Amino acid sequence: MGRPALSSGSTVETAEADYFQNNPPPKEFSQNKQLVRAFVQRHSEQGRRVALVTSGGTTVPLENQTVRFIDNFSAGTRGATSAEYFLENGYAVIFLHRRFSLLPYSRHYSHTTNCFLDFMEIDQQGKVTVKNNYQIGMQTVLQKYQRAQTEQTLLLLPFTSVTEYLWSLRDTALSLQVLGPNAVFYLAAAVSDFFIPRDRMSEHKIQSGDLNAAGLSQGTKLVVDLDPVPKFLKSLVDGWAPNAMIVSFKLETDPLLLISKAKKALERYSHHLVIGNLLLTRAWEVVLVSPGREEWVRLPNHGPDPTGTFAFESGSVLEIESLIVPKVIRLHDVMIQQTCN
Ligand code: 9Z3
Repeated sequence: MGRPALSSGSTVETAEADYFQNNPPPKEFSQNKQLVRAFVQRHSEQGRRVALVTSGGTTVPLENQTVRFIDNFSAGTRGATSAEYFLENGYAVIFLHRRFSLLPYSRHYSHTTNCFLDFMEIDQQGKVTVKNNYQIGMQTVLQKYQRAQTEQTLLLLPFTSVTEYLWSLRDTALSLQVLGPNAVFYLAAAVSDFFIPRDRMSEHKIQSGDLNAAGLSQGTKLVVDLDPVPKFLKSLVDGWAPNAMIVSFKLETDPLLLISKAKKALERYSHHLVIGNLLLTRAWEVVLVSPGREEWVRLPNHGPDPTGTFAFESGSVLEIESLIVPKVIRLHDVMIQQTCN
């Protein structure tokens, strides 16, 4: 049984319709739509579950030909790492990510303290090879990456602005409806709450002498006037993906607010799970809040390593996503069973 559809004429529905009417889709929208349709159809025929993993921060452009923008914090670690664990557990993954943020598999070698060239050397025959101490690690990552390539289980969809993100989220959700409860939405992207509507946005770079362009001028100050982004989670849960499992993330900085804000989101949107995390500890602890239940998930021997990983003596690395994703999958199993009975 799915959730009831949005009643027509609701304020959420109106705000959503206005938003999409006034903020045009990204250039690659139709092309991406085809890719998503084909991907979903293939995996639906193969009986595979699909996870839509969102990752990275959305921007809010101040100009249509964008030079300046407001950004949302997120490197894409949570999303890219989680995507790998979904893939390892047999899911196909649509990875809706901020352009140039971390990607599954390549993340091990891209934004690290080493430049990727530091992993290589030139041997005596003049051939470029991987240095000995990186061979095993790279072989493991490469095998997993190649498997995802061969089985075509990973689809990469980039976004930059919050509007691009919302167009892609809505369209992908509509495409995933054919999977019913076999789709899971894992919303790790850090999404802007405020934006400048298209009709108030300057076409060209704002000049310091023309500060009316993005807001109100107050002397030489630029005062930016932002509107709230419609509550897309409400639209997703009730309208775009009424039968799928929906997992949202709640990011806070004040530990005293985390659980109450996560519970509030769960009550407000009536979805399945909110994963709460604090900016400073997100790499080693999160709290899973579902109806009537809170569960802290922590890495053993956690420490303040800003890269989000914790190295053990063996050289292996434990990532908190390897603990989170199996728990999400277990909840997904239960949800599917309940739907089918
Ligand atoms: C998260 O809370 C993610 O876990 C992080 C991941 C952004 C903290 P990194 O990419 O960081 O590993 O560096 N994402 C959700 C953030 C968000 O915008 N949540 C909204 C909110 O908190 C609800 S959709 O209100």
